[in-house]
Amino acid sequence: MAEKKASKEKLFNIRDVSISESTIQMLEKARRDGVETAFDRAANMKACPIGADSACCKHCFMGPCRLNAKDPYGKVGVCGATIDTIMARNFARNVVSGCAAHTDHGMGMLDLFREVVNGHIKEYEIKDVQKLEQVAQSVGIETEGKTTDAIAKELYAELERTYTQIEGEIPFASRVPAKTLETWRKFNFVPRGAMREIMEMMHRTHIGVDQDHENIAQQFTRVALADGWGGSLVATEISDILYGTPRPVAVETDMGVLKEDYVNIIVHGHEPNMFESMLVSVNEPALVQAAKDAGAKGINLAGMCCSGAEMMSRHGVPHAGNFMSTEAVICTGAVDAMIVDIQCIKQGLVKVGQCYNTPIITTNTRCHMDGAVHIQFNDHTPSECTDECVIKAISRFKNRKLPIEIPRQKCVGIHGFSHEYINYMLGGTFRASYTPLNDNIINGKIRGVAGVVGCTNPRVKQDWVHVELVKELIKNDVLVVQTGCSQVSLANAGLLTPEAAHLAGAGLAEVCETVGMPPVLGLGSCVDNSRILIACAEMVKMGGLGDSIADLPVAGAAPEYMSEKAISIGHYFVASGVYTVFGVTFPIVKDTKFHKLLFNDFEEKYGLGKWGFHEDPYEMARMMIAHIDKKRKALGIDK
Ligand code: XCC
Ligand code: SF4
Repeated sequence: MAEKKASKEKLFNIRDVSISESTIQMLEKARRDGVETAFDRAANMKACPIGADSACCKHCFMGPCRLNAKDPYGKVGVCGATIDTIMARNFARNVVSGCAAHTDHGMGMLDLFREVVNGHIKEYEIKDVQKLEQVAQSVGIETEGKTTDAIAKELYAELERTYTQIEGEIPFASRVPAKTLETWRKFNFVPRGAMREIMEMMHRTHIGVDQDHENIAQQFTRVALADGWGGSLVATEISDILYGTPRPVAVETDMGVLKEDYVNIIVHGHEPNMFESMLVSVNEPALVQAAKDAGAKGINLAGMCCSGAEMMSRHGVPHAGNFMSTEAVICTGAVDAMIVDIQCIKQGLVKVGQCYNTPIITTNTRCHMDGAVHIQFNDHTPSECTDECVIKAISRFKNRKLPIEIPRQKCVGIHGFSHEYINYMLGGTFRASYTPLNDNIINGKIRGVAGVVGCTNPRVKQDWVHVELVKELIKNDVLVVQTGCSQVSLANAGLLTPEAAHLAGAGLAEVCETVGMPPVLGLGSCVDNSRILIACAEMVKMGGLGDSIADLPVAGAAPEYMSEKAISIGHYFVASGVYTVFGVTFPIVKDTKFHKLLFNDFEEKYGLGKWGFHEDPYEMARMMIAHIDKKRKALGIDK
């Protein structure tokens, strides 16, 4: 449907790039207003075919070297590196970057925790003492008769090892099912501290070091596991301890959560600290009064992307949209400030913000943007930054000049299903004699469990692959758990409601109706994929479904992924024992040794999970269900 503009800019049919009606409406407005978004840039930037296959290397300056994906073994790099070495090194660096993002986030949480525990920060406190005790016990800390303070100090010291430890296994290895851990030990996959693993991986991918794809994979497996069972899990657990473990809560999503006569503030990013403080600032009586004095009815706070997903799960803060809607939402003209921290913050936001006079405010030392306003956030004085952001938003409200157009789309869904709550909901406590999740899997009402997670990507129709895949899975009695931008896709499509049970197969629908739960459970942000790992570990522990995560009738997918974090997440699921299917594109040439290693040998040789790839949601569902059925058969519970 592409037409040509005089400027040679390729125009695309807006209905082809998204199923989000609000985003479509705003992309139409953007086009009228002459504003460019990532959708336009994607249409005008053909992805590099050599890079898409990962058939190029720029690890040294004898290159960059380009190999031929059609004849992968026909050529080697100047140094002699083969296609397998090149692809494995590139993949390793993707995993490193993704792991670094999550572990740095987790370490930031731990920094805050330390300062709170030491009494240097008074604005935050330990909200969930029960969770603190549970996490402490899970790493072998005796809690009986100890004060909260003493337990917290011990836990801090223990969890610091997740990052800094030079030798020995990370603390949360204690939560990995014994047989899975035994496999990791056998193949040298158990991570030491994340810093050490990341450093070693960067070293090994330097020119002329590790040039055996299997040995490279051994190290990036450790790196990925240092993310999933390390950095990400620490981020989730410390957030729960400081801010409370999520419980199901009804939340509004989509752009219709913006309110024309309110000061609208959007927080977009990944860490909860600034967002938590923003929640306090927007309720500050003096600031609310200032908003009213400016002519507003009040202040309206909404989230986007992952910290949005986390705050929606934990506190019921409305969510305005996922990654591919962040530029579009500014086109409403109703956003009085967009405040960002880290990760997935498109630089394109700055220009769109300038077009609508919406300040884009960066707050983290790690993430400045040319043209954005920077107001540094500090854990020790959090409200200084967030109050100032609110004042900036109020002043923009006062000076609103452009017409405002807010899409009406708004959906209410239930979010906030922590693994603790899933256990509680489906099992009471872990009673050995009755474990409804496992029992319902064994009796076949629930065929299996699938994690559908990850980004949206302008290379595919926004939300469509997520929604079609999840519908197909629940129709076939597969219970779906979600995080991140995918969760928002499904929330906006109305599938995070108990009523969506009518879209589920008879067995799953019956379980959902009995418990009153949706067939699609939202668990929060991308670091909260660690909740899925723990849910898997609990399923093994509850019994009846084998001894390792690899035995479970479960599968995972990131059908519209775009970030390196997704690659790290995908690989820690594979290495934990989960069959994981990605969409969009996969950065490996087929019919190579490295491809076979990821798509086959991780399962066959190591007895863990494996990678899968397909662009089509129905085929993806078929692959995941076939895997679930294979595992059911092996467990002797296929009927
Ligand atoms: Fe980013 Fe986390 Fe992906 Fe969304 S899902 S596009 S990583 S915001 Ni995490
Ligand atoms: Fe080329 Fe080898 Fe240098 Fe890579 S490391 S750019 S393959 S010479």
